[in-house]
Amino acid sequence: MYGNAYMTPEEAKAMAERPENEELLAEFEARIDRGEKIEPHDWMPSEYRRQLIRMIEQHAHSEVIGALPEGTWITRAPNFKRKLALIAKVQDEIGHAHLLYNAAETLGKTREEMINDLLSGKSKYSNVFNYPALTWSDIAVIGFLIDGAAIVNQVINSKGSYGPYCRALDRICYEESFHLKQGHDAMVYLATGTPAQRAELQEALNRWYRPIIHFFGPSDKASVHSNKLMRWKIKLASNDDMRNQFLDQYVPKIRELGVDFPDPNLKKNAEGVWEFSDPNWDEFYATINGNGPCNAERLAVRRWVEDHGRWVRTALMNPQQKYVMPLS
Ligand code: FAQ
Repeated sequence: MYGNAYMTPEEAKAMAERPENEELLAEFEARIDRGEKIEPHDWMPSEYRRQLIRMIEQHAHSEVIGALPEGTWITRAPNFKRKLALIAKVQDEIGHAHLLYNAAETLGKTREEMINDLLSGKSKYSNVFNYPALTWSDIAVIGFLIDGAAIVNQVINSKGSYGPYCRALDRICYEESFHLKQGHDAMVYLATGTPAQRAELQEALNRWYRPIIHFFGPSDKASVHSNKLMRWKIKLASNDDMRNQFLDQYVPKIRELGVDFPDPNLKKNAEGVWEFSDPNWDEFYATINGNGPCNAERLAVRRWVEDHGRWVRTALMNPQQKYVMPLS
């Protein structure tokens, strides 16, 4: 019935916009239970649409803001090979943002509205990008562990119920796998380098440990949206499950390199669940609500880019007119 080839576009639109009722909701949930993908012109509850826009938009903003800490290291990369790889990675992250904004736009919010909500501070983006990248080792840790964490989350989410988001994630995950390799290569180089390089890498791990634990969101007990998102298969694993999967995969990998997370209580219990010290959730909430170490700086950079790139966008949208690049 959905997306029926014999429907006119007007009929399809009317089908998609039918008012919410029990019968439609049951039919929608049955489709999700059968593992079918929901597509933009299918009927969906307004709360499903709202949750998807919230989550995909936050994800897109995270890719845009996520390019900033790494971007500042392009001119300072230790050699030409690392510089080339970092340029390509930063470019990929911006490409991911485009794919994700496109997916969110299929749900009815325009890209301009999303960018405005980012710049005004209304929309969130990932906590991890509000911390500074102080040394080259921070770039190695971001490439290996933040990308690693993102892959764990995205591979799971890519099996979800909303077609355009899942297809964007499939492509993003391929590229993230390359990022992971460059991050791992940089980590191995530092971990097998001089004592000073190993010490710098360990210091970077010390700084990133808590933000990485926070990355997967609050504990399942404190998560606000998980139940609804999991019922509708927008999310296929809970925050704690994803965090556990990440620790399972990556703690052995960093220990193998002779470095470690700075937490004496980090260990796997008899049930296979990783235990860790209190990660200070107050810091997490302060950061995601705009009071982290770099929130103001990150948004200021994006506002500058928005203002200084406006003439390019205007020129592209009005090809018949002549535009002169402003001097300042
Ligand atoms: N940061 O009820 P829950 C990347 C908020 S991409 C900021 O548990 P939910 C690529 C949450 O929005 C990284 N806010 O939330 C890259 C909610 O606030 P709200 C981004 C967070 O949605 C790599 C509140 O807390 N990935 O790294 C965070 O069920 C390297 C309550 O939380 C995605 O966005 C956080 N970490 O689960 C780029 C993936 N966690 O909206 C460059 C898609 C929670 O009510 C370099 N998103 N909050 O005001 C998801 O899978 C989910 O949204 C979670 C959170 C798991 C992040």
